[in-house]
Amino acid sequence: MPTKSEVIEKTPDTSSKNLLTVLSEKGIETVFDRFDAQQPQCTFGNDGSCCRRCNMGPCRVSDRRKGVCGADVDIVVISNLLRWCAAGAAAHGQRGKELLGILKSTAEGRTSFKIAGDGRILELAKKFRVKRKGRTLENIAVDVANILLKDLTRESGDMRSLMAFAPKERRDTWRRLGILPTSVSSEVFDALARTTVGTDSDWGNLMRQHLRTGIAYCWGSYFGTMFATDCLFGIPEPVKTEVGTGVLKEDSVNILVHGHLPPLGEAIIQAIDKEKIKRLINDVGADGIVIGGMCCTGLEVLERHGIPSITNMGGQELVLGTGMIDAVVADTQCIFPSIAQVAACFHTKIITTHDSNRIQGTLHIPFDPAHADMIAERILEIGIRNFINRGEIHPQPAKATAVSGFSPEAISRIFGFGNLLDIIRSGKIKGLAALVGCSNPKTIYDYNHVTLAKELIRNDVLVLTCGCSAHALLKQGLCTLSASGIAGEGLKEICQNYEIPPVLHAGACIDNPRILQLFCALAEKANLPLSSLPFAACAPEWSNEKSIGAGLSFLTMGIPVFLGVKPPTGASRNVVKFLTDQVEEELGARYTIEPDPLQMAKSVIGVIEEKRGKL
Ligand code: NFS
Repeated sequence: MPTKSEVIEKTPDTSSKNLLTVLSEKGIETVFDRFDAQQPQCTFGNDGSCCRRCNMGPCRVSDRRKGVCGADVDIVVISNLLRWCAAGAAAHGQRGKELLGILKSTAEGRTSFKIAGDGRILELAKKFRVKRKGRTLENIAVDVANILLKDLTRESGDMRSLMAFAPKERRDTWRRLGILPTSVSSEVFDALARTTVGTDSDWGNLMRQHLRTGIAYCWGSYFGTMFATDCLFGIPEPVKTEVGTGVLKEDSVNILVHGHLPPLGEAIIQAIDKEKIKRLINDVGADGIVIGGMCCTGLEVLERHGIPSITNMGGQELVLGTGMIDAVVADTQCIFPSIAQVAACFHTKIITTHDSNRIQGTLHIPFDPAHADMIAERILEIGIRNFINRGEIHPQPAKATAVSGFSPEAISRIFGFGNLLDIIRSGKIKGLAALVGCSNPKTIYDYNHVTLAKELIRNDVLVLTCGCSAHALLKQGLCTLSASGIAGEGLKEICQNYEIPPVLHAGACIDNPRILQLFCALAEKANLPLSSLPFAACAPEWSNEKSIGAGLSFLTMGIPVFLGVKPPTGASRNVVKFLTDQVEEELGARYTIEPDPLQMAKSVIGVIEEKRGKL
């Protein structure tokens, strides 16, 4: 496992390298210290065979030793994995539920937002056969929101988004395998129920629930949340900006939006232009204000407004070491509790805004969509007034230009799907790879993301990226046209002709379905199943429970998935064999585990080359 010193030596992110050194010299603890302190980590935990699902345990289960109840290693490993999958589906699903609630109350005139996603609302209404004639957009939006909410909560029947958008070949496959889900909460409920002690003890049957929960995650937690956000704030379009810590300004107020719920970020962006706020900035002696983004909230406001992304989950403590962050507005998920301690060593105010994420010792201002504008102003005021409390600062100049907002709708306008398919057939672009997922101290920070992306584009693979992976690639300047300089000859020519970067930023984690939509559109044009096309999905530094469903979303669609960090399944030969081999017979794709990013690139290119033969 990499140590903190190795991270400092080898991370490609120079700002993080410097800031980690600054924090180390000050004796301020970060994720990298705590990771070192946890070594060696428990092998039973790492291999997925520690069972803590009842109080006769905890049991350390292996090939030779069953749990106290008699559960064997296969049951324990797949049950643990299924519980992770359920937790991830609930986490992304909660965001969907919240955003759909805001969409409904906005449509009913009960928030300070204005609906900006007319196109998405009408598209969904058409797909869901919602009556449109003679009705206002707001009325239609309420019906659409109710249908998407049902996908999160229904107790019987089929998921509407899945039925409307998944390719028929996939729907038929899932039905044949008995893994068509009912809704997110229904599958999460079932996953938890069947993994209690003395319930499902057929690992193959538990695996089916795992796949079913993954499909529910994809079409409810993923698509539902992305659709809700698009209905509210619009479908992203390419937008040019600058990213990285160098965007923060010494003489300006710097405020970061962090987490996964973009509505408050949207309200903050609107509020910065108010006279009252401008006056206050002037009063504290600042030149202006910079709003920057962290984690997925950051990527949501990047893809729609060009708000600079600053860093990802692994870098959230480090950026505070600049001493230049006047406030972090943290909604929910992927927010390390430790940011409170790091912030306390500087002047930074941490403001939590969501009841699911309270952090002791920080200020809590609950977000209320009915008063989003007032809450945004209040938060801005706190951040601006804090500007005068800055102490020692450690500015980091590294920044890069970037283009964000490559939704499939935008890609279709740039290329036309038929034309893009022809380009892939011609071999100028050999294939498409999604680079997604988290940060993980089990890898050198940002190293796997960046090494893999560079190697893929050198070999004419067009990369699409979302989530923490995207932050890593954005910071390295890979999401800009000039990065085509390191691309292979074919990809370089396409990037220059169409004026696109070789790495297309498609959004936050819940925007992974944008990549799936693009894959589906190309498969439809080719009139081939998804599993025959030269596509791949890679999560080179994954760590989160939410990533389990992300992997399954691609896998169940027939897209091969490459993981850079070993999942906690190693103890069960049956589970590993199924997920890395046999599942391909059922779903047309399998997992490959490859910790070395250059080797991963080789495997991805190998799969892409093999599939090109079928084009
Ligand atoms: Ni998704 Fe990975 Fe979190 Fe966003 Fe980052 S950790 S699972 S990318 S910030 S959700």
